[in-house]
Amino acid sequence: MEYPKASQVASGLEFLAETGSTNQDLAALAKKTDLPEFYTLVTDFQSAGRGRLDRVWEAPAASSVMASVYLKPRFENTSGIGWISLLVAESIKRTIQDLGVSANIKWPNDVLVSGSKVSGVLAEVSQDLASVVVGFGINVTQEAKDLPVQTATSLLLAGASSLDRDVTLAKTLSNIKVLYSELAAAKGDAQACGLRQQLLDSSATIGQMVEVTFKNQDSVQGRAVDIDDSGRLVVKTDAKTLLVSAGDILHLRANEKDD
Ligand code: BT5
Repeated sequence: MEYPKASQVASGLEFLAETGSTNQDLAALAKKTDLPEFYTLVTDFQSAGRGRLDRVWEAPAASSVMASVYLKPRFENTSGIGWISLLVAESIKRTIQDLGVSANIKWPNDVLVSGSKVSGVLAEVSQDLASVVVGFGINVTQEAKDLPVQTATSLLLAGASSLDRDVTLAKTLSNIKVLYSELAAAKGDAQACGLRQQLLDSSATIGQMVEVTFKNQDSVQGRAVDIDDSGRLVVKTDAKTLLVSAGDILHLRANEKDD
């Protein structure tokens, strides 16, 4: 598949008909080559698409946008790096809204349409903390039978005004560029550039009762009340206030935000 529009926005775009994982490929490429920021890999099919916490991302060939973007944040305020996954989720949310479908964000990396996941983001920071590979999958033309889990949806099922994957990727890359340059101009301070407020406004999680499950499988229930200046979810339990930087979030009751 050709990506002429997205190629105009990326600083170098490589299309792979099929691969294991674009995040893995881009990280490997970055070790061998001095890549420019916004260098992008995109594929029609992944045989080992990665999610967070060792989970997988699955999509039939040519049904979705699956891409990874290279960033080299030089933020004075290093907490800015913690915002990249949220920044990309916000960029995808804007793309989807631009296609006539309202969307919101489940902390930290899911873009939802009517409570169903249309997109997921995986930001992986290099060991030396000097670069970030941020990958995302956006379901585009899947019918319900093509989706791997019941909680998923696609732009087709959501009634989006375009199902052109090049347009979807081009808009998303443009949105990432705008938000990333604003964050860079604010030296990585997500509060100062308005990104934190944007995410609070877009959040499907803030205000909800949630169950947080940590890597060691411990879990705790509480109310998600805020996103702090490092992008962490602030969860209030009866006993204490937790700052969650990595964990799986289950919304315990839908539509509780306005309680
Ligand atoms: C994510 O992880 O949502 C991050 C997904 C990132 C995928 C992109 S594709 C391009 C780039 N290269 C990669 O190798 N990865 C990135 P997480 O929050 O852990 O969600 C994973 C869970 O979402 C799975 O366990 C399933 O329950 C569900 N899932 C898998 N495929 C899905 C799909 N196509 N649509 C919606 N949900 C899906």
